[in-house]
Amino acid sequence: AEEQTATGTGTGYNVGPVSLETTLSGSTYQLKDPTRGNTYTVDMNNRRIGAGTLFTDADNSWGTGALTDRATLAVDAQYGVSETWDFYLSKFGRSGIAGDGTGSYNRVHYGNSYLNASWSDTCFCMTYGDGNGTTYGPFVTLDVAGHEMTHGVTSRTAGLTYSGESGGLNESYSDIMGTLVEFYSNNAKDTGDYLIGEKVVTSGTPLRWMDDPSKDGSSAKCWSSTVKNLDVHYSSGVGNHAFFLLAVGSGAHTVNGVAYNSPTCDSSTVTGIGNDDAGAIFYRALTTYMTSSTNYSAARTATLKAATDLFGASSTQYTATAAAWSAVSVS
Ligand code: ASN
Ligand code: ZN
Ligand code: CA
Repeated sequence: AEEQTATGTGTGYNVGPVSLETTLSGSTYQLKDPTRGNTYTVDMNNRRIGAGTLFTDADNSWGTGALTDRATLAVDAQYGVSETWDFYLSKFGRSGIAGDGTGSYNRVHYGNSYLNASWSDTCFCMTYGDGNGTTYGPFVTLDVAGHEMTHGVTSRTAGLTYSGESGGLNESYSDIMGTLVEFYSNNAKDTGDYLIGEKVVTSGTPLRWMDDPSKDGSSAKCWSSTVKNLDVHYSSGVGNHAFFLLAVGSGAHTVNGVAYNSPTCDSSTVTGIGNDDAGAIFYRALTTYMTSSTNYSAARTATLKAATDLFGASSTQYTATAAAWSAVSVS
């Protein structure tokens, strides 16, 4: 059938009403975005195997916001890609996860009561669980979408090995960029915060806190020689904490109505430089200076080189980058 780009509307569970670029194929609309590398979304029909079924619709109006409509979570997933794509393009000039304009795809309604989301380099695709209907809601949120797709970006750039300190850095980059996607999107139902997964857990308790990662009871807020032995989702705390200090600063701050209190490991005071400059420094470090074996000490060096490139070695941004790493005990 002849295919053309169309603009539809959708209502997601977490993002509410949004606009979506779709494909009109013959007389049927497909949840496939020709303006973002033909990224599309399939329904896994609560199975863990098979290709799933491409979401299609007769009138280009997708989902109702209710979970009883299977397309509702497809809206959240498709919009999550849109926002992540647009974030990387507008902030860093990166076209898609691989940087070459290639789209990915989303698999929603994966398995039964599946409590996770993931990126796969093999299928170049995202997988989202529905949650369990009680303590965990669907894992299809803006910060999780940005987190998972950033695993794809990291894989195509520095290639940080997913264990030890490089694994913690890999996880931290996903939390940082996922958070910046949430801020970029400025969604009325999911405004930017420095919390990870706050829309996933139905109690509203985040999975992770960037201002003080130790608030989850497991994550490291300061570097030590044993950080490398932690699960990567806990050793990520060092990088998340450094990024928060660089973007926002130490001590008490309220952003978008959320109160934070970020300690330093050396009793220093750090003054933040904002999300845009901090994000630019971290992105340039990831894509220009980091390698598969970069550890926290090398991450400090990489971000300082990036800060020099972007702002100069005498800039407040350079000084703040050094101060943020020192404040999490990374020298
Ligand atoms: N959702 C998890 C993550 O992205 C999946 C994993 O353990 N890799 O970190
Ligand atoms: Zn991850
Ligand atoms: Ca968040």
